[in-house]
Amino acid sequence: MTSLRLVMVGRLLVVCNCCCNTANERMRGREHFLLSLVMAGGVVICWLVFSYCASVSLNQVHRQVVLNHRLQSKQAQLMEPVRTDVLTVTPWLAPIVWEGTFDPQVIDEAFMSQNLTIATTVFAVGKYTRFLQDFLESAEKHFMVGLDVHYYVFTDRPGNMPDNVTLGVGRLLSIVRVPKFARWQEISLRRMELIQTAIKDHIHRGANYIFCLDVDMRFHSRVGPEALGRLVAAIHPWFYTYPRSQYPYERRTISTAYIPLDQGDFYYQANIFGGALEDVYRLTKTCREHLEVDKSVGVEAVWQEESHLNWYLLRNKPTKLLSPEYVWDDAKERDAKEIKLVRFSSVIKNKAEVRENL
Ligand SMILES: [Mn+2]
Repeated sequence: MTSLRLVMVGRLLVVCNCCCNTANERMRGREHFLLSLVMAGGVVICWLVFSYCASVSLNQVHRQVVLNHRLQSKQAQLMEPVRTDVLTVTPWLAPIVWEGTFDPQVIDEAFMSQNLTIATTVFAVGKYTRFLQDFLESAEKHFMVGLDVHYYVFTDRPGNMPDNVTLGVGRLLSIVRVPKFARWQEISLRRMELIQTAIKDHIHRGANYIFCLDVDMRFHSRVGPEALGRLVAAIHPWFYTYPRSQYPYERRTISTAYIPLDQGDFYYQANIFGGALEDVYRLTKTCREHLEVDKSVGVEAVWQEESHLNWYLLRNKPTKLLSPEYVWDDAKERDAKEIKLVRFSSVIKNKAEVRENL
């Protein structure tokens, strides 16, 4: 800006002193010098901007599926859909992952060589620490096996951590201390903020993807890299047959999580969501801000963070959806014929006993 202004002043001077040749030449020399300075500055700025953009877009590019040529996989038949009883792709062309829609061997082959680290957050606050042992033991058997997993356990009771869980090779656990909350709803309300802060402060340096999981859950079967994507959410096991007008979205217009009766794709359960770090960061940041706006007017959305998650995912469509196989509920019968395999489910708990309040 300053250099440009100098050039303009130089030009004016050139016009005024056109009678004097040596002064004119000196002035022109100075003008050229300033002009080259401006151009050099421009080139440097362009180079800096370009290299920054290039590094950002390279980070954001997700690798293609590259397979070992020796892998013999079953040929896909275009005229023979693998599942005809359920929706396997959304209207915005995101896959919905069901048993039978993918070949675990092909998926593993494609992801194992990429040296991926999956950050996994789990909140074990108050008496919920009792769920950690089963959660971790079952995760070690079924969750992202063969990939590096870094668990971040958010707890107010670091002394209550199970000490007899053996983690596999490439698997780490860190404890993040959080304050004790008076109400269980408070844990749910603060979770987005705590995850957002953790991504910003340390997770972003050491992971490619992040999954945010509930602790009162258990893995029963494979939850592997087929679940990875930029923005991933799971369809709630209790509402997938309901019309959207009956989803338990927030229906009061005073809340920022408000969704009208004639809108909505699916009802997602907050027990498992994840994706690439920058996408989950954006999600947690927006939900946190909305939770704070609601709080400032004394409103608490009907299902706390889950209501805000659903609002966010209506406007920012997930790139991959997990079928209810990935977020089942032990309190629900397993007789639904579309559920071929329960992979991860909420355990039955005595809510009156584990929660600080009802
Ligand atoms: Mn839960």
